[in-house]
Amino acid sequence: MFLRRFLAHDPHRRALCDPKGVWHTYGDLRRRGEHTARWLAQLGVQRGDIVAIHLENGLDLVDAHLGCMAIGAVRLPLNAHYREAELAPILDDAAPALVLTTSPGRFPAASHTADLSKLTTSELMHPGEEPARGVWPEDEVTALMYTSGTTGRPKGVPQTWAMWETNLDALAALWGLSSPASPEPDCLWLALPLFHTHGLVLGLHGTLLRGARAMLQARFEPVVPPPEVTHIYGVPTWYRRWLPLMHTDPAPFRRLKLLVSGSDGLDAATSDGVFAATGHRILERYGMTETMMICSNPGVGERRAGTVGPPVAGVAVRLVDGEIEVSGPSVFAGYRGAAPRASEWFATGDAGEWDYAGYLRIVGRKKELVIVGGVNVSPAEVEAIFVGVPGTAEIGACGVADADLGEVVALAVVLAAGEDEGAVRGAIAGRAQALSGLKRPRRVLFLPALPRNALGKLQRGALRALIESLPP
Ligand code: MCA
Ligand code: AMP
Repeated sequence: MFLRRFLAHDPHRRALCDPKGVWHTYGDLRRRGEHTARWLAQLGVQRGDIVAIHLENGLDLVDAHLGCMAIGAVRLPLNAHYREAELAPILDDAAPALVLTTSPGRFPAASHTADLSKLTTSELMHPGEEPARGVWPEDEVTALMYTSGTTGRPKGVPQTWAMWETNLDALAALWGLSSPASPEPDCLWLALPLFHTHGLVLGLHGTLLRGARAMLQARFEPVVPPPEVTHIYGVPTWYRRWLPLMHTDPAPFRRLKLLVSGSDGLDAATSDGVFAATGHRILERYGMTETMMICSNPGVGERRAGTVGPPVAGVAVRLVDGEIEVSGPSVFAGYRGAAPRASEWFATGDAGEWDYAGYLRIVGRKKELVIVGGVNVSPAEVEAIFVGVPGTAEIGACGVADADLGEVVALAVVLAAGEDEGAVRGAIAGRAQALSGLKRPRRVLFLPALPRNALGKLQRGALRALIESLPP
């Protein structure tokens, strides 16, 4: 139904403002999608093929998604910031039929790459002869999203149309979002990167499903949102960076309808600061690539700061020894290449507790994950890059608190006997270039020993406490 609903929107209705400031209607997007689909077909792509999309936020990225949607290809969004070493395990696992990218040099020579920007706008706007059929089975996979597993190896999460649609409809009802018939559709300020679930599913597809509008930005900057904007979906770091501006120029923020935060825990100081400056209580929600949105505060009704709200309609949530488990139609069936989950319940690795009103509070993480500016980083993946740096005896990575990004990665190093700290620091800085920016250690500390348990396993919690007790 998803695609059919998208195709049914009034073709004259405004849909997307691209980062260059040009508006495109639903009719424009439909034509662009149909043309891109024909181009993909000429390149040999067939329904069900995996097409990797390695592009930064822009109209070409949207075209790529629309084309895949029309042809029934599975989109594999790749993080545009990733370096070759980070892309390699994903490409190995997914083996995409085609990679859409403007930087083919980043991919192994054997990869089939194509540059969508080579298609001219006039070609793209050529009226379609074969409109998209608009019906794909709801249990068909539409996107394959990779998430940094706790083992350090990214895992593929197949997301179906049904996972998207059930969850997006539930959120639209809960948040009071505009419907396709609304004379004044919502307008989302969309600066989230479109290769994560947050930006791609909630932001872009949540807009297209409802016939709403989005103003796509190349990246986040703490600027005044344009007057058309009514909604913002962001991560806590955005609101922290916006606070000074919200205090000096609150009017453009006061007239917004809804400010949403997710991907990471929102601290009370930021939530209260935004409320004091703008009169808006940020709506906090909690989700995961594997599950879509699990819990959310309501659009209308009490928003409880410090909680992520009650379960979203259609989602069942339970706590088992403090760990959040979830089931329902928006929860995935299992990781790519692994057997389908035996239990209907999926264990999130997050720790929670219910408050007296039935709102969930996230109180910690059972999984070894660092969240930097809303982006998940596996400390094991970071460590693997630095293991074996000459002059080191031991390496340990963990998250430490950061006033801007929430957490950043810290690297603890035990020097081998007689080795020089300066030389090792240089070698570490060199190896760090193999990681995208948010994963790179922001603090490198030299310690006499790393905290380990009786079995020799690194105790990341203890390492974090130790590092946070040291002067910055
Ligand atoms: C930037 N960098 C990244 C990413 N973004 N590396 C990996 N992944 C990324 N997403 C790198 C850049 O290449 C650069 O590296 C360095 O980090 C700093 O980049 P810059 O853009 O200057 O960073 P910033 O301005 O400090 O950006 C921080 C930010 C931004 C504003 C917090 O990252 C952001 O908008 N984050 C939102 C993340 C998000 O959408 N998360 C959703 C995932 P170099 O130094 O080499 O140039 S969680 C999810 O989807 C679930 C379902 C959920 O619940 O939402
Ligand atoms: P991802 O794997 O990128 O989908 O990220 C999902 C993870 O982000 C969750 O398992 C949580 O650890 C974290 N997360 C998402 N939303 C929130 C939130 N509102 N508060 C705290 N953590 C969150």
